[in-house]
Amino acid sequence: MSENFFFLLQYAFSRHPERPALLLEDGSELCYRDLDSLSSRFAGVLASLGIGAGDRVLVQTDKSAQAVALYLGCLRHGAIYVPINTAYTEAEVAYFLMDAEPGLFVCRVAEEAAYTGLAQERFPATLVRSLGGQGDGSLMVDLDALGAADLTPVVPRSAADVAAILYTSGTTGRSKGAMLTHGNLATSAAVLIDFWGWQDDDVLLHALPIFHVHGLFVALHCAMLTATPVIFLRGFDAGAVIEALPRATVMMGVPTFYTRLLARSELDRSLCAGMRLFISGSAPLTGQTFEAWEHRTGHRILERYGMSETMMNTSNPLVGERVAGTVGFPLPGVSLRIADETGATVPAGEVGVIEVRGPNVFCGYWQMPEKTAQEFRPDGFFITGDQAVMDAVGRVSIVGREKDMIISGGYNVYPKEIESLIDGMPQVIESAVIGVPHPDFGEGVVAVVVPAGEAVDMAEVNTALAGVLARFKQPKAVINLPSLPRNAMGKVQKNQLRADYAGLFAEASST
Ligand code: MCA
Repeated sequence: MSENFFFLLQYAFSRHPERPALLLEDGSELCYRDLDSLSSRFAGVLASLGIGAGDRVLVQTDKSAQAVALYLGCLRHGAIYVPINTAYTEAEVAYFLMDAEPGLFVCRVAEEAAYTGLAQERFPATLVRSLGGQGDGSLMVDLDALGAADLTPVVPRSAADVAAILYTSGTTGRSKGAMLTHGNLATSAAVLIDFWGWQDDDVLLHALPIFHVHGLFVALHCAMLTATPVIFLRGFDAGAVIEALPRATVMMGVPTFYTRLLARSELDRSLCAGMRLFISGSAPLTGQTFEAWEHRTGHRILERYGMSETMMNTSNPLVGERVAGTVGFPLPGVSLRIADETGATVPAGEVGVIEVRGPNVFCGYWQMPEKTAQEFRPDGFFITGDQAVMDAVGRVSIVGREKDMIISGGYNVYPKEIESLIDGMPQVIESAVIGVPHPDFGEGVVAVVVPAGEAVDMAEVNTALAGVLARFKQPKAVINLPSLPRNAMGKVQKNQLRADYAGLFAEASST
């Protein structure tokens, strides 16, 4: 029996072929029959380009109906879908190209020539094609040239076969590709549909990017596996979301979505009258935002917790108390413990690291067996690195992150990657990159530098990083200090820096 996740999707599509699948911003729509048939054509293109089951398809494209169909085409063809952030620069893309060793790289139209050259230089076995936001690009030319005979059946896969690789940045520099299986995708989606009470008349408002677990899997799978419509926005624009809210019943977003919407005077109870559920994840939702949202709309945002390696681990309940500042209870099927450094469970109320095991947990890092082994316990629990407490009834609250990671607007940013580049600047002796509270992004990236001579400003730093690091990783402030605070062991005291500059953006925004 094939356990290709696409079979489940196809079954759902076949029950409601006429139902709108994607409602697009230009007023056009694609029904589930159209989406099924477009995905079949993309699978046919993959076959015609010589891509086989298990081959990687690296994708850096804008959000579009065609991009969704390409993802589905990869699933049905058994190819491994590898989406990457559209903000990544050529230097960052080069790494993914060499690491994923894709058979095909689908990029944006404007970058096709440059990326063809890059592939030839770094991994010549990769074919490069483009896909534009308007359904343009060389991949569409291939698709239009397909004959009916070129369409292929859904390729059988087992639940353990890898369906997608999602790159997560690492503390030590190299990004790791988390391999998610067809079984991971299927079980996670089924649990969420049930736990969040997905209804046959739900309409999902989708403004997230589709290169992360949140927008691609959590949001789209809930809708597609129930063949319910998705209002598919190109990205997050508060005005467009306000306009779409009366037509929707569910929205998933990062906290920045909620704070930006709260800044709009149109947001009120009547605008959200048809809404059933607001879900937040990818970054901590503050109690202040939770309360302000309830006050304005009458809705208590449901916060949940997950990561690329595990998809969703915990959720506040659909029915029952949603408590601000907590991420709720372990989802059905997820074994979760708060553990000490040996993996032993700590008593309720004590801080430890979240470890999880279950059918949602990935099968390892792509081509990194040692790293994979380090992050799993012998009993199969994955060590998330997130610090949390569990109360007596099993409710989990995240209290910190072990790995000094910054979460900016729902994107994870790793200081080490930025520090190593800033340290390479001749004007800088050393640096420490931290995240401090930011009114829009939750946390803002700040570089604290020890200059070699004159003070170094943000423009200088960001010029040095330009073209190397995606813009969202670049510091939003630069602080000059004569030396970095260190403890007796010589370790930089980032906690002290975070405390010293906690008000940096708050001050900036109130002036
Ligand atoms: C954009 N910019 C940012 C960010 N996004 N800066 C810091 N942090 C960010 N997240 C900067 C750009 O570099 C640019 O800078 C300026 O903001 C405008 O860019 P634009 O693309 O127009 O930004 P935006 O549309 O306002 O985007 C903000 C956003 C977006 C809507 C919050 O970042 C977003 O959609 N975030 C969602 C991320 C997400 O889906 N995360 C899930 C991953 P300049 O003007 O200086 O050039 S985590 C996950 O999947 C796990 C499993 C989970 O649990 O969910």
